[in-house]
Amino acid sequence: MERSGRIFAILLVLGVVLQCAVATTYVVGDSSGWAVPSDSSTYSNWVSGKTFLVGDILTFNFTTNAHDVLQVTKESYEACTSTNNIGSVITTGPANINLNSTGEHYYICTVSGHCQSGQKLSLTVSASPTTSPSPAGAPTSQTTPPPPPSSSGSFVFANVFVSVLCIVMCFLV
Ligand SMILES: *[C@@H]1O[C@H](CO)[C@@H](O)[C@H](O)[C@H]1NC(C)=O
Ligand SMILES: *[C@@H]1O[C@H](CO)[C@@H](O)[C@H](O)[C@H]1NC(C)=O
Ligand SMILES: [Cu+2]
Repeated sequence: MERSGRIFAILLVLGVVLQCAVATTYVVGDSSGWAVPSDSSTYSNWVSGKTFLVGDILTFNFTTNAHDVLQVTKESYEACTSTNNIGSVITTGPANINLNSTGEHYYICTVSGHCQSGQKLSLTVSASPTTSPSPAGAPTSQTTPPPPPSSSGSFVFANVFVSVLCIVMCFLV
């Protein structure tokens, strides 16, 4: 009982640590930041090979007034227009954007000509493997309170046992 309680606690701590370790912050374009790229495939190259999960953070590193960031639909991304925008333009850099939903995400810079020159980013956000253990983690934390009573219960039992043993010993002596 006490041992399973400890194992529960250890698993819970491990789960929390694992969940923290899973959230990754990506600097878009790495050292080149969020700018008009010299090569129009710069950002698609940057995306390739990376796995983005819900909870990850994108840092668009740009100088305020030089560039901006706007999440748009696939159509607007391809046409480089800001008509079908999702949310509002982020004009202050660097900008951190939380990837808090799964699916395709499209971002452009709305400064004239920049998107056409390749300052656009599309990526796919996958469900975080820890988002499903997380709801299961809630019942786990609910089943964790019982172990303390049961372990303190076994502690009480041990005390009673020792007391009974003492009484028996007293009778024997
Ligand atoms: C953002 O860009 C500036 C200038 O290039 C650089 O000094 C800084 O380290 C970058 N920040 C991040 C988070 O990469
Ligand atoms: C998701 O992220 C966006 C942009 O960062 C934010 O505005 C929105 O409130 C977030 N939604 C949730 C449910 O956290
Ligand atoms: Cu720009």
